[in-house]
Amino acid sequence: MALTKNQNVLNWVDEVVALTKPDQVVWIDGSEEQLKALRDQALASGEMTALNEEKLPGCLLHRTAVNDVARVEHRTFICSQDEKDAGPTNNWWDPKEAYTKLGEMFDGVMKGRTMYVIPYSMGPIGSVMSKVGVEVTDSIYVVLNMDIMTRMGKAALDHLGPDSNDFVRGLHSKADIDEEKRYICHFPEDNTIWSINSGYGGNVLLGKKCFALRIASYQGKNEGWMAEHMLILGVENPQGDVRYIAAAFPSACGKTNLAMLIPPEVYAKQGYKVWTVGDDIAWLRKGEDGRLWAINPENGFFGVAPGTNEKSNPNALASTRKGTIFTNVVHNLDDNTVWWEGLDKNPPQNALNWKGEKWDSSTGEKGAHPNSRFTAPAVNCPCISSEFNNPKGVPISAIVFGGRRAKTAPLVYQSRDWQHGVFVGSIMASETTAAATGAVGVVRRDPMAMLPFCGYHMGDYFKHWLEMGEKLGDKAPKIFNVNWFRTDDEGHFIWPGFGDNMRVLMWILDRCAGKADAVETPIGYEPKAEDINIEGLDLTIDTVRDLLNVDKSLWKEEAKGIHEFYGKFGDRLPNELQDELAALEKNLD
Ligand code: SAT
Ligand code: MN
Repeated sequence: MALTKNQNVLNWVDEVVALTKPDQVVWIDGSEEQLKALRDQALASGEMTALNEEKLPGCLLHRTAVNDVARVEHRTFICSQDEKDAGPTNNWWDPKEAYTKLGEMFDGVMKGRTMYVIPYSMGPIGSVMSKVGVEVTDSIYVVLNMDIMTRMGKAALDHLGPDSNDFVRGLHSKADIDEEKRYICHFPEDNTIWSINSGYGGNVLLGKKCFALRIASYQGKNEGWMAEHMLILGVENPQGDVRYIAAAFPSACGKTNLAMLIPPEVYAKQGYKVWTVGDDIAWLRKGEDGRLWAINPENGFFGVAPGTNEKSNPNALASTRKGTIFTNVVHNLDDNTVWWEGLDKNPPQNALNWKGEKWDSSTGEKGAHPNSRFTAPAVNCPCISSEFNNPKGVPISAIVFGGRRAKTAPLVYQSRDWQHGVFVGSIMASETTAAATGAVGVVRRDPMAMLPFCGYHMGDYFKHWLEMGEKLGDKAPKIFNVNWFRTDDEGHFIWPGFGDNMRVLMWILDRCAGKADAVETPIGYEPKAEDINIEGLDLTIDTVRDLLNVDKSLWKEEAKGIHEFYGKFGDRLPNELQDELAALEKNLD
């Protein structure tokens, strides 16, 4: 039974039913009863395995096909009418051609299968910042994951209302999981996503990167708000005031760890606390008071399992102890639990690896896939913010960019103003180090950590950032850049990282409150070394000075790299950013 009278939704569902020809259509209402029946069905078919009810209540294990274990950027397309609107950093496909080609593949693809119609809300139900999507899929795995990652079911359709056409249409079929025919296509001008031949997370949970970043970034540009690849955290001081930070990092820079940071002793004993609002995506909008407000559009965490442990991120681990779906981890057959590299030092002896094969850890072969995941409900997180479901969101004091740089970027610096901050975000980059050969790291530019996720021309995206700054005026958050990954001459990290990153966040928040000094450098404002609290650390103030050092010759090289990168964007690169680059070069002379 359809769950809505909204004719726009009904017509679209009719269309995709006519195209894919499922045996039956099931509308997902979000009721526990319906979900239980689906879980039972997935257990009976072997699609999922139920885990130890005592140790991991309500948890399930799933294995994807071995050819289907990660997002596929080379098969991900932005299908805008005009090729130029996708920009130089996206794969473009003519929408007519894409609809035709994929239409042939979708034709009759659900014969013999059930189509699930999943209405969902990205963001708290009832928030003006939230948006509705409808995903149709032939995968129960998708339904059960969407239940964790979004607010799913009838409430989402009620939020949409009887007449609105403002919902994102997501069509997904596993088809044959054929990687040669795998396509993840976005039609930003039609609010539409078509995904076929994958059954893995980010390719098929269409609310996440596909909607909440690629489509939403395009919507945000047109509607005057922003969809960003950012965590959101709150720092509570001993008086109970909470200030919020939104931070963008490329993958493998510890975003989930920072979002769930455990304050070091020096702050914990004074009563400071850190609260998680989100670990991956932020939607940001100017509020009635003129400040920038943020919501996390998601309702759960789709986190990388390997490396997550009691020390690195106890809050993430705690989040996975109930109602969680594990994908591509090790199955411990002795007690019917899960394991992954870096969980502890005791790999199970009687176990199956992520492919479902008998696994012997002593061979040195990895048991869990490096991109294996947990899908965990946000409510499980011990440090989830009390504002997590607040429809107003939270006010953002600081925006933080960061990357993995061995030498160039200092521990922290602040942009001179919003425009300079946009420049700082646009030149974000991470290095890979070839440790074995000692070769210099390869720099991968990843502006605002949005390179794989910006649904339109990145030059226009920079322009939109500049316009948001104008709109916010002097109420705009301050913009910073951090680098936890500076190394010494032996290649060891100098800064301790993890919870101690709070020491840097505290300087950032003090700057926002007008309470901390700064010194001007060629790249922006830096703390005085003595203003980074190192109490309780095995680190001298001279080391902090080193961490803050700006090596002009390295930055001159950097400027060359930026020129080259900016060249890609042609005349869609805003002049303001060229000016900022020229200013940087002048400061370095
Ligand atoms: O697979 S997802 O895109 O959801 C997660 C990621 O790759 O960052
Ligand atoms: Mn991400």
